[in-house]
Amino acid sequence: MTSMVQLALEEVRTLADRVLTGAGYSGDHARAISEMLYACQLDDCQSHGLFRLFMCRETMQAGKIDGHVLPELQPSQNAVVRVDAKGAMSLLAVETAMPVLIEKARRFGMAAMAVNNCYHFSALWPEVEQLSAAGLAGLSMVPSHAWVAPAGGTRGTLGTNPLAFSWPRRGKSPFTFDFATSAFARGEIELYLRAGKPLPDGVAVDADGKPTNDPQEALSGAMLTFGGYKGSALSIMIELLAGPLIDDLTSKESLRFADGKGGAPYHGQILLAFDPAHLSCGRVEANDSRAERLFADILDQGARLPSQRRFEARKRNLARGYVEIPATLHRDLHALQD
Ligand code: NDP
Ligand code: PYC
Repeated sequence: MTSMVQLALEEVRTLADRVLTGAGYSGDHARAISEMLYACQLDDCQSHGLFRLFMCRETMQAGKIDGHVLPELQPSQNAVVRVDAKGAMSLLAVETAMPVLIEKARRFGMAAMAVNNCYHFSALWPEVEQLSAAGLAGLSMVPSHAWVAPAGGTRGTLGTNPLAFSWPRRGKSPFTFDFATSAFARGEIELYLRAGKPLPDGVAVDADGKPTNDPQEALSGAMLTFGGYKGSALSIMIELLAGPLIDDLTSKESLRFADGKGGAPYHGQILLAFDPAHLSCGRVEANDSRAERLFADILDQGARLPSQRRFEARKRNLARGYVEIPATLHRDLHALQD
């Protein structure tokens, strides 16, 4: 069993901020990144919490990211808000454009945010949950690096390509899901490697295209999509919507751009926002009630809604004032500050 250590909540942000500014990120970028890592750690999302500080640091060491440049919002009269991250991490760019996306969705009924030229390492749920907190339904997608084989293939062509959705619920936590379209996120395989645990079947093939349970072989071979050809098709859709559609890179192009130097993938991100006030034919309350009946029918059967584990973890961690992280991660993060 992985041995865990307790980290006080305020220490999560402080630790993240110290590592990030020490690595060369400006105060603005370090704050935006630390907020994301804090949100993930608070909800016990280990693969995209403090563990991601290694990727943020490697990205800086790879020598191409600009840790100081500010995002540039491009003015528009239509339902598209475009923000150029200018070669920095995505998070400050999304934060800058989010109020405009919300305003445009309320004005037009639906709106899209296209983020260009960003490094991306993070979970997507905190961003779609900002949309549901504003009463909108939100979707987000990003490519990554071409680590994942398409269904029927044996070599990396697709990214781990996460898809996140959030639906607002009055007086309740939103309905949110956020998952990689690969069977496992890359970060999850890396955590298995750190913990010395074998992978379950169906996650990856080795460099010769043979099924493997070895995390190291999985990282140097090819990952598989979830749900066979169905996950593969969704992953291709994400390549298209968050790549060529918004004039940005695919996972294959992102991997080529990295030139073997490591760090976070470099590409674009798309966020879509839908306003029920425009789309529900003036019957928002009645349609909200119908959505609630759908959720009730799921819960009545003993099934759980996605994100329920996260919301419970958040409540527990806020009440006790600390989070738990693997002891080895704690040790390695402290070594980064020495
Ligand atoms: P998980 O498999 O951990 O979870 C996927 C979703 O399914 C979550 O919303 C989860 O809710 C829900 N879920 C899990 N079990 C059940 C269940 N039994 N019933 C109902 N719902 C369930 O996600 P991944 O490992 O695929 O992804 C983890 C994170 O990695 C995501 O946040 C994603 O954005 C990020 N990522 C980022 C990438 C990038 O390029 N930036 C690339 C790939 C992934 P709950 O959390 O409550 O368990
Ligand atoms: O876990 O697959 C992943 C991932 C890629 C980029 C950031 N996270």
